[in-house]
Amino acid sequence: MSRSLPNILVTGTPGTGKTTTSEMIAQVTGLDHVNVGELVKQKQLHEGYLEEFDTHVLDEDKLLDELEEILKEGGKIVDFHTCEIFPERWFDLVLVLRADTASLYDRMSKRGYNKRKMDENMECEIMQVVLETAHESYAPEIVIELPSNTIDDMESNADRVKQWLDAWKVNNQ
Ligand code: DAT
Repeated sequence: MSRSLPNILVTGTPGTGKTTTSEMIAQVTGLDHVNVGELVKQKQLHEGYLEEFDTHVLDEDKLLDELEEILKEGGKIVDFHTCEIFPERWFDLVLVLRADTASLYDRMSKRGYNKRKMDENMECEIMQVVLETAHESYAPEIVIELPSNTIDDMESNADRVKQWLDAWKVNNQ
């Protein structure tokens, strides 16, 4: 896919800071933030809500069609906790945010997640599920693991992406 600006995927266990970090990256780079969870709800790209798991069941075909359209121009920061459903060609950079268990636990409690969801997400983060899935789904050189425990981490992550983007522009003129 040839595009004038790159697309970046920001992924990680829920609570690792994807949305907050994506917003900061959007601010410093001028790229557009696409919050996939919100898009799924707004455009009804799901097959219903699963009470037991407190989650929507994705309508993957609809979601992929919608995103293909949004991403074709480039310049998008896609924020989603799942990374393996997207075509590899969509992204030029895949950031996997990581949080330590204390930060993650604290953030999920503040969000009022139920115990089951908290346990699932804690295990997912400890077992590095998203990181491993990202490594299986994308070329190794585009997958970057970033710590996301503090505001300083977030600022330095956003700054790193800005530098990466500047280099990308030089290399893709
Ligand atoms: P996600 O989109 O991965 O579910 P979020 O961006 O909504 O996560 O962040 C969850 C909460 O944690 C929110 O209150 C902001 C806070 N947070 C996120 N990243 C952080 C960081 N690097 N340092 C401190 N707090 C952070």
